[in-house]
Amino acid sequence: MKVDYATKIPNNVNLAEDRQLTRALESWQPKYLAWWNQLGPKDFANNEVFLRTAIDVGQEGWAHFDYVTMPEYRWGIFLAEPKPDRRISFGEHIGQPVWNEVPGEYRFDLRRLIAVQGDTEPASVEQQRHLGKTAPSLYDLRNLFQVNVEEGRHLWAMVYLLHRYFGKDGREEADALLERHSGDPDRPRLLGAFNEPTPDWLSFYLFTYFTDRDGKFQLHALTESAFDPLARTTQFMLKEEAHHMFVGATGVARVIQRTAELMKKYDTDDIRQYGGINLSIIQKYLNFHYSITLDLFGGDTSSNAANYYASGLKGRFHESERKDDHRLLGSTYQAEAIIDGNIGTIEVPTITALNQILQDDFIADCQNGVDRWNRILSESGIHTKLYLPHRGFNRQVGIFADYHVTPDGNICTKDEWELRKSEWLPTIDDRSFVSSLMVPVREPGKMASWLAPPASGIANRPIDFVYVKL
Ligand code: BYC
Ligand code: FE
Ligand code: FE
Repeated sequence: MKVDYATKIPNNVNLAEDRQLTRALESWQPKYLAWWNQLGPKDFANNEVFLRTAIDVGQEGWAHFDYVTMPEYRWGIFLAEPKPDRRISFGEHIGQPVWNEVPGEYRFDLRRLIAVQGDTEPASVEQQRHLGKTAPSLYDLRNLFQVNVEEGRHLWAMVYLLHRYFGKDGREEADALLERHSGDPDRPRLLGAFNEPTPDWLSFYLFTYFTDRDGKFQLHALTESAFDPLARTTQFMLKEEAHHMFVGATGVARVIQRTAELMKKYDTDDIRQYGGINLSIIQKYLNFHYSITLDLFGGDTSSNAANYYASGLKGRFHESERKDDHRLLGSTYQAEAIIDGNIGTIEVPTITALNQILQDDFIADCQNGVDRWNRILSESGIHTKLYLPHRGFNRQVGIFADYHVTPDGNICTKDEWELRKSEWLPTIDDRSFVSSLMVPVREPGKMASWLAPPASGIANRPIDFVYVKL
């Protein structure tokens, strides 16, 4: 599995031996760069950024850190090492050898899953493309760009699969990934949350905390796939993904830390005049990002999800470690449902509830971060707590989409929702206040007023290291 760095497209998939595929990818590459230069962080195209580049897929030393300008980043194709004699671990083909080509009957579904996954990656780069102008520190600016180049690489990971395994259809699909754009009224991105703007850094941290975490769970489900190239490529993507969620978890923690300091210092909850963000505003931003991310799991019961599972295309989180028959034929699950106008549960076949089950795992993971944030507050002697709103709150997809649900999980009328939604979701005033704090800080080691410094720098460099040369 040697990584070939001599070629135009670094890879560990022996591209050099497949002339036709190389030509196809090399003709996609300029379109990708044109997209990056137009809809990526183009104002910083000439700046050197201290970035991590993947150079190996092994456990140790897989990444190399150095200054590089972003358009020169070596976006490559890296699949995790194949597991010898890997077998399908769930669904109707359980126990059979995994596939190294796409079975005809699953071609359509696999292409769709790969296209949806691929669509989110450039979408997030588009959503974040203005944030460089208002970065709260050089450290944060670098982290933004690290996330951006790696989301670009995740797009490459999906485009490789489309080109290598799906012929002409796949090449068209790969082109379409650069033609849909976040928020474009005519050709939007496929999933809701990826058409929302990410206008400020509080949104960015919550996006990387919640929405990149949907990425974690979806990618984990795809690492279980019977289609081995998809399993191996998503496995490697997860390595990069950990940093994105770190940026979110620590970013929100640093905002809270600063908020707590200002609350103590001035003995008030309303710290806006001191350049901090009130906890109530943070909670509203949290409510927004969490709820739109829950929509990304799809319908609560879904025949698509059941089919993906039965066919072996997409498993559960940690499928192989679960102690059941991995077919789920007779199994049932208590799914969330609305019964006589109240939220309750009904028994459904487990295999139809897989989106909700993945969402359950996601929610539990989200709660860990909220608990850590609350520890920062309690250690500062502040009794207010942040919380995850009820899963039915502010939903556009799934069983709750037709109802208005309060953060504490009560169904309310449309009138009550309209009356109270300014308590629960960011208002125009909240957003313009947060936006007023977004002034760039470019002196090494300095932080914006509303944000505490990180605990340490990147790759053993100090916090005041020049992470981006401006
Ligand atoms: N918005 O059976 P249903 C990441 C559509 S994030 C709009 O309920 P299914 C990242 C759905 O497509 C991870 N439409 O759902 C994070 C279907 O349409 P069709 C991304 C939606 O298919 C941060 C219909 O509604 N990866 O990597 O079981 C930065 C009924 O669908 C939405 C994946 O999602 C929505 N929110 O599940 C960068 C993994 N939800 O077919 C990157 C691959 C559903 O009727 N995707 N629809 O036209 C999947 O596994 C599935 O497609 C979904 C949907 C889980 C998304
Ligand atoms: Fe990604
Ligand atoms: Fe990510």
